[in-house]
Amino acid sequence: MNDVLTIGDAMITFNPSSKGPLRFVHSFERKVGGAELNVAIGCARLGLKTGWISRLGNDEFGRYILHFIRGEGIDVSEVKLVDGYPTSLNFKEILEDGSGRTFYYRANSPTTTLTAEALNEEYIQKAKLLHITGVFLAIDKEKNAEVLKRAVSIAKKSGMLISLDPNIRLKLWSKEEAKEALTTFLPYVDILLTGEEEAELLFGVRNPKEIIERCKSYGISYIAIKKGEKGSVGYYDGQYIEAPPVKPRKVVDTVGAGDGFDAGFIYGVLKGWKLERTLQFANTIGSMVVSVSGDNEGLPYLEDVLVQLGEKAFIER
Ligand code: KDG
Repeated sequence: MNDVLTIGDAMITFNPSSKGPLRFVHSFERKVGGAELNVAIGCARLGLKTGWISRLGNDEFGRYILHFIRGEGIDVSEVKLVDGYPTSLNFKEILEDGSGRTFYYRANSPTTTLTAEALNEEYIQKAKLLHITGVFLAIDKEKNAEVLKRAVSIAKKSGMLISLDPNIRLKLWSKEEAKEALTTFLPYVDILLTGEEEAELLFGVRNPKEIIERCKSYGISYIAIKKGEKGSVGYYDGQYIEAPPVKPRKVVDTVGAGDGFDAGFIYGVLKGWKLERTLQFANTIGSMVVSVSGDNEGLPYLEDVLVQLGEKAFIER
């Protein structure tokens, strides 16, 4: 039985060996990325039993990703390698300040073969939480909305929590498309993990208290607004908390920090922690992710977060 399930597309991510505009980069490191997969890796490293539902190309990159995920201890029993659909690729550009851009080659993603009917109901309903994001929705708009609708309806029937990160990637769809598609899921969401700009796009307001009011009208219980280097804001059960930022040791690569935050927040909710503790834990993970190059390499193990929080002594391994 899994604690957390995610559904999404993964990619081979080519990380540039040097900083600056991509056209001047001559060599790359091959890594693995994908928003939902990063969250799955984050949860697994924290010790949650985690499953990832997906399709990968039946090719060298697909096999590499599958081995990588298995190595992270993620349940891949609902991942299939499919013929005729090359594994998705993503070339990253990292500028001097650590900010990045992505260049996708995923128009014909293997996940286009994952249908709503192919979802394993028995498998899904045994978990505690289903995490979904706008990236998967954007890749194959109508079909993936059907996939997520069925997954959410199975999850809701069995009393699971639904977490949603809008993860709006404007290279994949327009603001209007994102708003329309994501809004249809809001009534089923228990935990919303959103950036400030994404919340503004969805709700038309930017002030955290106004965002929270809008979320409450959809029945969302837990709300986390990620503010990057400014920390985060959270709401649960009448409690509103502004959590201060955690200063990273250095900023190397900001991609994946939001996914790390999500994993930390999900962990806190599943452990029944107080909101303040959950936000501090999630902020700490986000700050640890940006200190390491790669979309998921910086995701910490539970004891690393506890060391970072000063709650556990550092032990050399
Ligand atoms: O959140 C980080 C992800 O966005 C990254 O790992 C890959 O760009 C990506 C995507 O679309 O999933």
